[in-house]
Amino acid sequence: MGTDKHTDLGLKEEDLLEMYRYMLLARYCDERQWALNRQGKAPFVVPVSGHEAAQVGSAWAFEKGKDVFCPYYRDMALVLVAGFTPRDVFLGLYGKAEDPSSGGRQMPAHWGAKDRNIITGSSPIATQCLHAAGIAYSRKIKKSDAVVGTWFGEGGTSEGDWHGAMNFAGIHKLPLVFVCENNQYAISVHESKQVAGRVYQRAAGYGMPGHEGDGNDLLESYRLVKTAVDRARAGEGPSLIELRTYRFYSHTSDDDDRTYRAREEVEEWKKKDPITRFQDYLKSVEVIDDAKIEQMREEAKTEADEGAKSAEEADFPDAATAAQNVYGNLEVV
Ligand SMILES: Cc1ncc(C[n+]2csc(CCOP(=O)(O)OP(=O)(O)O)c2C)c(N)n1
Ligand SMILES: [Mg+2]
Repeated sequence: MGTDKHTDLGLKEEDLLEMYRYMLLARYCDERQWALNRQGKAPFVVPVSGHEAAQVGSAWAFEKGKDVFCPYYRDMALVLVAGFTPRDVFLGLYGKAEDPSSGGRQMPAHWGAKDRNIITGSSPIATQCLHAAGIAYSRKIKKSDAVVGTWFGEGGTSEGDWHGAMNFAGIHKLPLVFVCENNQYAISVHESKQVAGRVYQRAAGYGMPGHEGDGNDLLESYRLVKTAVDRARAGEGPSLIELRTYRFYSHTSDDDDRTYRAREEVEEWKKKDPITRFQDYLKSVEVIDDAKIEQMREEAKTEADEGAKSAEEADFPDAATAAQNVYGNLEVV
């Protein structure tokens, strides 16, 4: 009673500083990859900026090494928490041999790493939700206490795959948490043309609880998803959590959001920057001061830059291996 918000949530100062560090790391990696794209060095970028609190907060609710992550393309901050390094991020961006996701076979931002329980996704949106449902079903059959998380945008909730995954999870009471990062746009399509009613309310139709919260508030994102993870681990079944947020850049480096978003709207949301908000919280509870902020920002920026540099210098895959893990045995076909 009367304690700080994070103490009530069972978070220690070390947790807060680590969460802040991951948000900074994602932001600086994002700024770097966007610049590399504009310099003609990186083919395709999916920006994360604006989503850092929703992703770091939700990822923090899971147990690394045990739980399973089924992310979507925008989840760079999430996979950093789940075990990617900045170098891994840029290895994928450049399509280098050591790219953990696919050794340069997949498009950038199709995150995957078997040793970190991150399941690589397909490009059709919401397919990862079906993968997650299948994995959660297997965990249930094996009586494992692992929980599966899957992330997607509000646009993804229009897909049949999403509804199929929700229905299957509800029927079988799967240990699965659905996290919607609702940034109000599916490329150029506004939420009002995408979702009749509210995303979180769809949970009721599939026999599971649905909750919404401020996805630009790190502690709120953590709280909602942690409650859902605890529930799933206790055998009480799936949940749907909708985290409302906003992306600062265009949908991808191939999109120009000026054709469908007013600059004033983007500027308004930048004032709600999730990193600044968490920084303000940390200052208010005296976990950091301006000098520490400066130091942590400098360190995160250096780490992002060094990851990019090291990945740029790494080798491309050997051309002779191009079909490996892409096609079966061509001689048999
Ligand atoms: C089945 C399918 N339809 C269309 C696309 C093209 N597409 C890629 S991302 C995207 C928008 C998805 O928006 P949302 O789910 O809200 O996620 P956000 O990108 O906003 O984070 C679309 C339509 C696709 N990849 N797969
Ligand atoms: Mg969206």
